[in-house]
Amino acid sequence: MVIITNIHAREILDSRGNPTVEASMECSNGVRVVASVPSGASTGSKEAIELRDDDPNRYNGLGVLKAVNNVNTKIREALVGRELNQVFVDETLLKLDGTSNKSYLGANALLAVSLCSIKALAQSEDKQLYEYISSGSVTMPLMFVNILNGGMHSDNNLDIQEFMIVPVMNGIKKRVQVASEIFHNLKKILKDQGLVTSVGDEGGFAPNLAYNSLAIDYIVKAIEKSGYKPGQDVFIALDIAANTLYDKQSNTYRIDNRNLTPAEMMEYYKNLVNIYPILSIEDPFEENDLESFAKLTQILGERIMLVGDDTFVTNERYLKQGISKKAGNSILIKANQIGTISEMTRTILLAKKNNYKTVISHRSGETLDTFIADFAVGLNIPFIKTGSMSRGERIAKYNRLMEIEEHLQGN
Ligand code: 2PG
Ligand code: MG
Repeated sequence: MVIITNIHAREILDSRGNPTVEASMECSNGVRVVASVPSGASTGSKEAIELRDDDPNRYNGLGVLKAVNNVNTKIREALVGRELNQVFVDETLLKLDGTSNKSYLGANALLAVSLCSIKALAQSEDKQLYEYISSGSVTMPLMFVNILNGGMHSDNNLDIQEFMIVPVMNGIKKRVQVASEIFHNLKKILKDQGLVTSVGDEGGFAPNLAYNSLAIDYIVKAIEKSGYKPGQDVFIALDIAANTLYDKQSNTYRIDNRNLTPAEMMEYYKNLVNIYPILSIEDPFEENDLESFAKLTQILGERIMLVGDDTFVTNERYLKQGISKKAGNSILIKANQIGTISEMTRTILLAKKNNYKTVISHRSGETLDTFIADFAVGLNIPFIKTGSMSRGERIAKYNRLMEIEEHLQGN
């Protein structure tokens, strides 16, 4: 039996330079692991609570010393000396927290420890993380590569948050190569137009453009310039992050300097899907409008993926509501939206059982922890969304996927 001998958390910085939680765990068999927690900017209101200090004298109130302290006191006391067992660890975390939204200890405190636990279990069996969590055959995920950023992830004028490419050729190495080529050709195209090529939070370019779909035009050009066929070799995925466009009072969405009703948004999406090789649209309506989401699913659900992120927040409870209303056909999976690995896994299973496609995702504030790459492969999640072909914290996940692919091939 492996015993947890030490747990220690510390405050580190994420890719935006804001504090986040890192924890380490030591075990009786000599295993030592480290895990760190990402952080979102365009968050759903029903996400588990990311505990912050709200102390204006440190990091503009964004310090996480309270969450760190919760790990180093209450959580440490409850788990050190106990058996390393994922169900036990996660149940203990949930019991200690005792709230429905993890507001007492903080989902950031819980996830750091829950992640440490699964990593320590893998290492205890001398397995890689993806191997440990896998229950048999594995497939490498398709990648949603966010090469043009808008919304809350940049300071440009684009309303849509993420413009992603999805290379569908065989093998992660080839997909990464293709995505990188398109990324660099997009840079040349934007530069030729006199547009800025600095990048947003997730490493995609962030130019000011006259209207949103012009971004897709440039991306399609970049795909062609790279020698690939849009709609055959490479598809387009969008994250509208519609919460951020929504005006509650008028029940409209601000896009391209117009205020569109939900019905007009549906027309907008229908047009986009008719014109461009779109594979997936995420959060097309604000998080509570399951009716519009269901209507859109009726109209487009046979043709494309309709993904709930802020709508379902990786939470069984909200996914169940979506399933019962036939809202969407896919779900985004973010561990820190729910707080523990056991809960995240249950949500994935619920989705799979109900034929909802799963997309595991990074956050816009990331660390160098590559756990989502291992979860994508190990849990047979068919899609991964992990940013652009630039910025170390994004590239780390792609590099890890390539490493896993090699390992699977016996290297
Ligand atoms: C999203 C994510 C990740 P954030 O909306 O899907 O791309 O952004 O982490 O800011 O919520
Ligand atoms: Mg999203």
